[in-house]
Amino acid sequence: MDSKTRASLRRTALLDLQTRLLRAQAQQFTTSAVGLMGLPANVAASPKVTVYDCQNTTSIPGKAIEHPEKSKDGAVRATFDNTTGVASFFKDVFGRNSLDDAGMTLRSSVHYGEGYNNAFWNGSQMTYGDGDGEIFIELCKGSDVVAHELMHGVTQYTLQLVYENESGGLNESLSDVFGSMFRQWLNKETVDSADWLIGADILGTKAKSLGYDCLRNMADPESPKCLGRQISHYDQYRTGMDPHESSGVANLAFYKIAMALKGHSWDEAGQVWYNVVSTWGSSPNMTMQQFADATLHSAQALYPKKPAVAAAVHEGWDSVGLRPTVAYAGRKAMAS
Ligand code: ASN
Ligand code: ZN
Repeated sequence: MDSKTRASLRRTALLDLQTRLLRAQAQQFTTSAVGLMGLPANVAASPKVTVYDCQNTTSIPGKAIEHPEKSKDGAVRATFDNTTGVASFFKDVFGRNSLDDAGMTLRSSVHYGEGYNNAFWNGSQMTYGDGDGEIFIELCKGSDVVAHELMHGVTQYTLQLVYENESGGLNESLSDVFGSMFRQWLNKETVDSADWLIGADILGTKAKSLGYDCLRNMADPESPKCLGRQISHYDQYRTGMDPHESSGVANLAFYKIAMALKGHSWDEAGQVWYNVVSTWGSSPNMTMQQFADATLHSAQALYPKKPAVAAAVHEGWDSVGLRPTVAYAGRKAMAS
């Protein structure tokens, strides 16, 4: 790796740490705000989508873009189109109105920093770097990346999973699962035609020439072609592991369940996952086993006349070392 690439990775790591701290604070604030929130009297049918330009600085939000839907700046347009698409996906497929299910405006900033190789949800808005061109291109151009980051917002308003240890791995996996589902939905893919890769559309020239084809692979979390290798079985999990590494366990379980159910990932497997997300309530320290149990509960509740769904859920988790043990785990049993 040359010194330019190394320097850009170092800058990225520092900003990542700052983002995690900010996000944890925002999540804590959301916890108190959710309790106080009444039902808004007038909620827009679809959330407003706004885009700002950081003009390669790290100050957020940056300059407001008047008509992002007509912008000639490719990053602005991609951000507007992908964000609007994710809002429709949440609405049409899951009946969810924006991240908070109360129509909150989706704000994004683009051209963050210089050669910044990441994108993040900071607790209240989205931010995208341009990438250094070698590892990544503009991150907002990955539909799965945009949905991944927005899903962190949904998690903040629902399960509120703490971003470390098992709950951190689950938090990351939910973002990959909904990110991948959004890309499949946008491209009208079935579970068989989908490639199940995360970040395949934003790799830079150098990453590609070195043989990488994605950031993560839900079907094969340990693939050497992934920039970010993950674990694929709960046996490999260790306390303190980075959430992006431990998330491979739940990613692979979702992939196996969706493959067993065939058709579109968002029709049954996705509905089961979303049912847990939207009905379980705040579960900051949820373990992977508890999440597996919860999905089995949701599969049985949503598809009482279709036992094949619960069977697929059971087998999928079993294959990654997390056989659901509590068939009808109640919400209370999960609260932590
Ligand atoms: N893109 C990363 C993520 O959403 C940013 C981070 O939090 N490290 O997981
Ligand atoms: Zn993430």
